[in-house]
Amino acid sequence: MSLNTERSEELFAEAKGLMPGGVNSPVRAFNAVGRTPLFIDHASGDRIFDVDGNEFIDYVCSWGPGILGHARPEVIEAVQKACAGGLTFGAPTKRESELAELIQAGSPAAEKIRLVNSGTEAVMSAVRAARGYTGRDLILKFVGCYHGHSDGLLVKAGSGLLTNAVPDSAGVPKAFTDCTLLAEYNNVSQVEDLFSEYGDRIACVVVEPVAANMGVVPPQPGFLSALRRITAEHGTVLLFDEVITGFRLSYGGAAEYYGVKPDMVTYGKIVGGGMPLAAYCGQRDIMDCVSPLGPVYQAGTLSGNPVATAAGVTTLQLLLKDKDIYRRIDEKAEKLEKAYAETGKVTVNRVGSLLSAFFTHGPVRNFTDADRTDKTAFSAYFSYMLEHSVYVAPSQYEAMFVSDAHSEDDIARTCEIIKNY
Ligand code: HOZ
Repeated sequence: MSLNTERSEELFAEAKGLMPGGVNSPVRAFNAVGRTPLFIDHASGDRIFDVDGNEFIDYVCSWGPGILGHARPEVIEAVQKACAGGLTFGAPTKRESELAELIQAGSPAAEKIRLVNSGTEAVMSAVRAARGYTGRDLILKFVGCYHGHSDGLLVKAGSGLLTNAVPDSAGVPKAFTDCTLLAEYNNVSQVEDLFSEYGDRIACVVVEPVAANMGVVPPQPGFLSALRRITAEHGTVLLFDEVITGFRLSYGGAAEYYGVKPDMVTYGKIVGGGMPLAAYCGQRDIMDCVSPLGPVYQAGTLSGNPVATAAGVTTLQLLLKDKDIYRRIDEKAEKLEKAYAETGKVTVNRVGSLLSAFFTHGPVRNFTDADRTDKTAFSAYFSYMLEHSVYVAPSQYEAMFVSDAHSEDDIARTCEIIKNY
């Protein structure tokens, strides 16, 4: 079988002359799998359609936002209505407060909320607020966790840096990353050691409560609660980066799923319902450090944009109204997990509707384990899936997302394709 990608190839050739690598975000260039990226024409429900007329069952779901599937009618209608009323005002609207209340409904840590435009912006701003609040400079992050592309967080980060084998980004002055301490994911004793040396200088610990940018790596039992205990002992802010897990593992994200309350939390992806919107949130006393109330500066013309908030509000309302969605998507993901396990070729990690099939045989508990995977085998598997009309992320280090729009038939079909691999 060979997919016709002629039109995608033409468009990619043109795009390469216009944009670095022909794309606006590295992983989608398909570099890691040695293929031409598919240029997408449109998407609907659990299907995505490329410019050559190929149709795929989509498990990328725009890297997470698509929990309800593509082009969910209620969301589209809300966006169209908002568009008709004007695209941007750069002034407050009632809908921003509606979205903030919907965020609060899922997160006891979100006593106050600031809306921004991307996950990168949310985590960068949250770290600044944590530093302003504590008066400390150091932060601690985990190897293989990705928190967006702001300077201080591009240290041993996941996602596209791993996919494209970029260990750390060029263009980041060493002085900026000198303030970033590193520990291995799931390694409490390394965190304890760093705190015994630097404890009173660490402003925040930032963590993906489920790592999802080195493939999906769950927190080991006790890891998140240990971070909670250690940070509380040292007056350090615990920041959960829930850009991927927020509103996905449960309405209250990983914090609710694991029963650990952080001091701050960041959201992206689902919170914007498919539009560029993200949020950073936290305890009142931390967030009150943010301008114009406090001295920590952060601003944005398109922050709280009326079209983006319309998509976010409608998406969160739909999730809140039908929390059974989480049972449904988890069950579908479990079927995929079992199909992968049956092949005997991979290690499968799954948390709720997030999963990864790693081409390795040992457990994957941290970046060292994730990095041991067979990338050549992954590329072959990726091509096989694509040739069988299943679109998964073109990188071993990205998650597979299941949405409420995935039909039982499509899940069963995907399971068969996996089992026949
Ligand atoms: N870095 C994101 C995935 N974890 C976005 C990838 C993309 O949109 O290309």
